[in-house]
Amino acid sequence: MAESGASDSYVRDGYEIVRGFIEPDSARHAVALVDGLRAHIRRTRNIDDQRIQPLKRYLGDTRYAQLGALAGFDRLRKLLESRIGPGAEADSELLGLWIEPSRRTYVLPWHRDLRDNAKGLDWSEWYAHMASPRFFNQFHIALEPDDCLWVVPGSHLRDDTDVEKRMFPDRPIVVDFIENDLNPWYDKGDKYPPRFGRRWALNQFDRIYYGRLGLPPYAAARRRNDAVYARALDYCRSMPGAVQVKLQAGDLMMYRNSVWHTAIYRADVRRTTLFSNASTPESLAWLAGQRKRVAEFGTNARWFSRDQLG
Ligand SMILES: O=C(O)CCC(=O)C(=O)O
Ligand SMILES: [Fe+2]
Repeated sequence: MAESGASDSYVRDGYEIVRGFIEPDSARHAVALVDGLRAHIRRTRNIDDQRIQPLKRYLGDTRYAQLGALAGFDRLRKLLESRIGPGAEADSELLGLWIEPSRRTYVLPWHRDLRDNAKGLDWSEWYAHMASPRFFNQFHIALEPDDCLWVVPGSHLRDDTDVEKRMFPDRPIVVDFIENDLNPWYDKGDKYPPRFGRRWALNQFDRIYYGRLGLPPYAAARRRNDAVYARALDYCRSMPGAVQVKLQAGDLMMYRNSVWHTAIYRADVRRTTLFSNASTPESLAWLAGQRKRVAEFGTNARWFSRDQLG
């Protein structure tokens, strides 16, 4: 298990947990600082959204700086440099917050970032950078306990195994028991909820129930969520070598987002976790080049469903 500051484990496993990176008190204050956002997102955006990004846009400079101090961003830079080398830093433009969806539990498809979720990306370039520690670094800081993420340790150092190739022959990768609108990289015409009819009416009701009133999942939704959660656990466990990452409030996790990974989002379990890329000058330059050719890349658009776009 990759844990507690041994840098060789980051190289070997592609992830590392630093327990208690911030004090419980700081974590509590940081939760309070971002908590109103949860309700705001529910009211104004998709009620099943699990990602607020970029955080800066919602927090404003003063509160953002306060959050940075509470979350130990100065120490973070030293940590990142010690693992990734000179010039590594948390990308403040991309800093975001994971939250729990308010209505439906779901699971992401297993994937390696960019290779599997940036349509149009040149795979050969991605593979060319795979072995370099200067690329594809990301971190999470859990402000409350968080066991959403699953990873396959060591997979960032190799291509897919035959089993993985058989499990995920097509792109985009989707999860067959998750609704299309919750499958982030599904991109066919029926991606979005209907604009009229019974399902549309139900969705409108839910937007008031969860979005405006902020109520917890009702009985039918709870039954759906329990069933989906059980299948999601099976889905995660079925990946050879997969481990669940369990963070306590204040723990930091760094990982290579080129490892195979996925996450389960439970509607009834709070999640308040900061995240961003750990960038280097090389990785920023490369991404800027890719941005020109990759559709919707960097805009986070793959996560938006129709009721967020309007
Ligand atoms: O929610 C998480 O912890 C991971 C999300 C993720 O892998 C992604 O958005 O690419
Ligand atoms: Fe990812």
